[in-house]
Amino acid sequence: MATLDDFRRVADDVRNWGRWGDDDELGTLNLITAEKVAEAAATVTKGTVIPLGGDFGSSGPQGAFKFRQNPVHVMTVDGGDAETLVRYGPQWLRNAVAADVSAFFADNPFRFNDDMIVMPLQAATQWDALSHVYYEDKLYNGFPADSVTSFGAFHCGIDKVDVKGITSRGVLLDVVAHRGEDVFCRPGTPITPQELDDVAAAQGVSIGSGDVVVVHTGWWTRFLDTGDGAEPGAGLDWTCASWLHDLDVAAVAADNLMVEDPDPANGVEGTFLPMHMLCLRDMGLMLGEYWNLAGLAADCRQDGVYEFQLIAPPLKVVGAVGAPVNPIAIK
Ligand code: UVW
Repeated sequence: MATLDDFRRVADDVRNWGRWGDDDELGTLNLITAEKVAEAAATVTKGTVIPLGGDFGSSGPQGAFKFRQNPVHVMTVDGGDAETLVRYGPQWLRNAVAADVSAFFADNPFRFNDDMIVMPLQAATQWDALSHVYYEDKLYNGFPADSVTSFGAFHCGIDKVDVKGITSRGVLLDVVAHRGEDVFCRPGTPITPQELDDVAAAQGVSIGSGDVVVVHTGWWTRFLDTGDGAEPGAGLDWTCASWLHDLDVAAVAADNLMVEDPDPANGVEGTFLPMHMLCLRDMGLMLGEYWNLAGLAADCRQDGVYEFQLIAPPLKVVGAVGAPVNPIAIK
């Protein structure tokens, strides 16, 4: 296991603070240039659209960890209510609680349904904003950690990144296929930088500055089979932060619950989630979690093409430290 001194040496090496200016809140998304966006669009040849989002609903992966719950979806108006109000609604109800609604419904054929959702922003397919993880009182680019308040993140919130889309060239690294696994990468087998290089070489794909790397570990497929949100699996070894830095990758996403390997035995002594600390706080590199990559992996295996146009804008929730996303790959 690595020591905190090892960690600090890597942190000093990968830190991007000041690289794009002292007030920068985009981090490595700055690497997505206009040329990169055009290059990504030029990868589209078949016109195939592949959704990469999971379901947002009560059968999601949350609940295993008590501080997060699955989305709660509630109907606020539905057709049944409308008929009930028109036919049976007592006057006091029409006048009070549902006065506006019953007025819409009375004496005309128009009907509508409305709904709402209550959910942790990290509940399902999502981006971690740069303000999601910090240490030693500093966020990315040295912004003070206390700038994240009960009013939300005044620095590095998810709303700050909308100017970037987020869209770029995506590259899938299919570790499941490379390992010859049936479903998913087994727990206790972290994915190393060398393995990522090997997968890319075997797939015949290169990774360039500004790309978004998408790693297929099979965890989401396994979760859909078992329904167990706490199912252990493999993720990126923490040293992959340096690999992402050296290649000038814009962001990384995976189909598991935290991108990085969850086993503390493979991490850094005295810390939790060291890759989160390095990526979000030191590099300014966003992490995408709980992406559904099975369909994309199947398509890439079939045509042998592992690059695509990725379109993955987070919901612009003001001051949020993460947000749902419904990413799509276009090939
Ligand atoms: C934490 O880092 C706490 O969570 P996540 O895996 O959602 O990024």
